Amino acid sequence: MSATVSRFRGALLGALLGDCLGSVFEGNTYVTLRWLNDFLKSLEKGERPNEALSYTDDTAMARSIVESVLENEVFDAEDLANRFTAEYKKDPDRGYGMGVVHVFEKLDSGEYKNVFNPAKEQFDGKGSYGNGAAMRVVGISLAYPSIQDIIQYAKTSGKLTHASSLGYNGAILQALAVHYALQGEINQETFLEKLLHHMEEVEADEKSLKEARELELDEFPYCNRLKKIKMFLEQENVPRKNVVNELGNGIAALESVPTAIYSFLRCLNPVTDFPSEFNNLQSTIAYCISLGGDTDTIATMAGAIAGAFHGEEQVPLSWKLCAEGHKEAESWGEQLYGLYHKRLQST
Ligand code: R7I
Ligand code: MG
Ligand code: MG
Ligand code: MG
Repeated sequence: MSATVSRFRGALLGALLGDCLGSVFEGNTYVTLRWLNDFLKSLEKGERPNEALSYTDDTAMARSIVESVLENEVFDAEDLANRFTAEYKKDPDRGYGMGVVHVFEKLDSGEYKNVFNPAKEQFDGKGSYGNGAAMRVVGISLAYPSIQDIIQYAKTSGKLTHASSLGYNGAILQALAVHYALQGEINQETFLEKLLHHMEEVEADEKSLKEARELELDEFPYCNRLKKIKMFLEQENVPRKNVVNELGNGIAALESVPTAIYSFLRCLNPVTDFPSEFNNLQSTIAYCISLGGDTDTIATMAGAIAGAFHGEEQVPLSWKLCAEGHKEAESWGEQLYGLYHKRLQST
């Protein structure tokens, strides 16, 4: 067991399904189990045409990262910035964040020589702390086997739109979670310990410490949420209300990346609210959606982690066929598998 091709395809398919299914419910504070289960039943019955569920900005940007890392031997931030911008111009109605579209407009204007500068001007020069850098990062974890590379490129790819450390550190955490899931054979506790170990270093940098204080957060905000996840997992039954109140279900990376990680770990154990035949990947996506709020984004991040861990065997055919772009996800998963192992052998 380890980074098998099924896991690469599973990661991209899990991310895609989280987005396509989650976007049906995005922005609803409450998602009733009845509504959710009826919707999921309709997928299983094959009541929807092929590719009837469109993907949103989460996947549109994830696709740009995948295409960029597959086509360039070394990570190329300019190429990625161009792809994000071209994709946005081609298809602006994918539900992009309110702020990030200004970054694309500036990148497109040709007035910025440095592709990282438009992002620095967001939110009065503070940079965005939205979850947009994290939601799209899965391709970095699938292209690079080394932790150092994952941290560096999750950060660099994030900074093209999210200059706040709260934004790009969320991308680093999400990318590391996919990485460890891809290795398989890890229990909840070790998984969290590894993430915590890296995030303690990531969040110790001056800019991260300063920006946490400026936002009136305790220092090491991601580490603190990882510790909260550990506490939740030690409890028998944590009500959804507590998960939402303490980990969040919002559009900020800090209020969604830890929630996605918790959802993945929580759903390694049975969830009674869903049909008993649901596997872990299905439960993970359904669980994220049932939390309400930024459902497409939390489900896409948890879907990437769960898909990387459980593999494509857990991707139901009926769900997959509904999702726009599922064929590309499969083929890119295979190509990334090849790239990852080529890099692994050359180190
Ligand atoms: O982060 P981003 O790409 O948005 C992603 C979300 C996902 O849910 C997608 O599914 C899509 O719906 O959008 O886009 P940004 O515009 O950078 O950030 C998202 C939002 O976070 C912004 O529109 C703001 O509401 C909020 N936000 C901030 N608010 C105040 N101050 C982000 N940074 C700040 C800030 O510094
Ligand atoms: Mg979206
Ligand atoms: Mg922005
Ligand atoms: Mg969203």
